[in-house]
Amino acid sequence: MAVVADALPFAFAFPPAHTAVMMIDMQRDFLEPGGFGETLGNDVGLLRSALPGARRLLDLAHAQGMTVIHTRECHRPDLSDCPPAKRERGEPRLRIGDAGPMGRVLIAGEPGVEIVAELPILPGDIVIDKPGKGAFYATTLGDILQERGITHLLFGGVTTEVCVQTTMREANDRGFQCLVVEDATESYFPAFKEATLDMMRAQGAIVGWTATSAQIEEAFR
Ligand code: TIU
Repeated sequence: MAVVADALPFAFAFPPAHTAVMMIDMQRDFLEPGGFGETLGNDVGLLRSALPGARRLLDLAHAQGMTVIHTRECHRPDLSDCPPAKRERGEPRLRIGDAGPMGRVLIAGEPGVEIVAELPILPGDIVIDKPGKGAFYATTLGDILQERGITHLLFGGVTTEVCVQTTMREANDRGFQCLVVEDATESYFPAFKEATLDMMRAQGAIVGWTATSAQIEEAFR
């Protein structure tokens, strides 16, 4: 049975039993000082405005029994899954794998990779570590979604135009119906967030839909 949310550019119908919430990279490395986001020169405090909406989306998904998937961008300790092109990019203060205040930057198992304490991970939630910006690349995400019969994805997480957008585009090409929850995602560049949401829903939802967490809640009333 599908429920219908008010959304842009038009209503989004989704069957909760076949819908997964994809919470992208809400890890300390991007939201807290001393991690990867800050080493790139960003004001990480900007991302915190997505936390209440992300919490609301997770609470709804847990209450409704929807599949919940958290992703984390990180690499193996030996960096064998980190292309030199990624590690050598730009002039960050710390590179991937360097030791920082939250452990080695963007390395699996280090404190910086933990999901922020404000967001709940419940038993039954799935956590996927991913080496790329997109969550399908070099992970078992596609298999997991297929096994569960998932057809629709609701996205939150950070950052809107990097890992959320990349994953949503990967998902759209794989045939999933995708919606980004506007107040559950944020960028270090507010204009990039707005542009990303605009470009996704333009041309008749060319890549997907957007809605607020309140609109998704309302679909169940
Ligand atoms: N730098 C930036 O905006 N994002 C990333 O590097 N990764 C994610 O978006 N998760």
